[in-house]
Amino acid sequence: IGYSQIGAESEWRAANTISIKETAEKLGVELRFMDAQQKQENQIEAVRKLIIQKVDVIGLSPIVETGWEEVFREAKDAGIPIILVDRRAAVPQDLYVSYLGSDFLEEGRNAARVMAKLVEGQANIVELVGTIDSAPANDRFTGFREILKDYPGMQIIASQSGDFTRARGKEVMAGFLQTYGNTITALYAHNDDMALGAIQAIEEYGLKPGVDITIVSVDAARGAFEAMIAGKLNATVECNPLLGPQFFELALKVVNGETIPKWVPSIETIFFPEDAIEILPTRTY
Ligand code: GYE
Repeated sequence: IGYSQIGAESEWRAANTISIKETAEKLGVELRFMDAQQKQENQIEAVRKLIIQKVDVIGLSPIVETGWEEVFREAKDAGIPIILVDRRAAVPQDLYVSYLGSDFLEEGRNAARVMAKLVEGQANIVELVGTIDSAPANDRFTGFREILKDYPGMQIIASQSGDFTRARGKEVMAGFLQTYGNTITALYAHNDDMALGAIQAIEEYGLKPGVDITIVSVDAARGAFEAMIAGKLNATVECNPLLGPQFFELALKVVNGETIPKWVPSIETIFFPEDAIEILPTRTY
């Protein structure tokens, strides 16, 4: 099995990589794992290499949605099925066998629903967007706004990409604070890492994260639970990275000629500070 991973931008990604590698080892599958170090061109090259190596199935987590059609056609022409893992690509449906991953639109909606409750419908929100043109950033952006339409007291006053990393999250939040200062009452971060970076920026600015600024993020990684226990994060919407077992199960079915669903969604929930102490020890990422 060949696998093209995005890189190592977040806690989520680290857990996802471990899940893929550990499951392969457990199953005794020969895995060709390629790390693209956050570059689409590296992922395209990886897929081409895997085609030449004649792997049975290619797993791919596409960094962005667009720009895949040509290389997907090459795989199809070579008779190698592609399973999209974690992120979707904007290609015709006949170019991949299945998408295994989350409903990012629903995650965005859930973030807005939770935020609306926490701020009682009144907020000046700043938004840390994920990697530009990535499926989770696009859908978490859109889903959030869908729900916000019903809350006229909640406005997004600034929105910028923090590329899903802690360092960029901190930098962009510092910029928001410089421009908007304490008119900011809420932060929506497309992942926990950016929220954790932003928490540092808020503290350095002299405000209390989780108190002066209500913060909701996505992923539910360990760092988020620690921040919730410290009172600095108000909620995290779960996005499950432990996709290894489901991925290899799907890959095996494909190799055996079985038909599989076009979308295999992961099951997810939302976590709050009141439950964080109890739940943290059970989190594996
Ligand atoms: O939310 C973020 C990661 O594609 C769902 O990518 C994934 C996202 C995840 O960098 O932390």
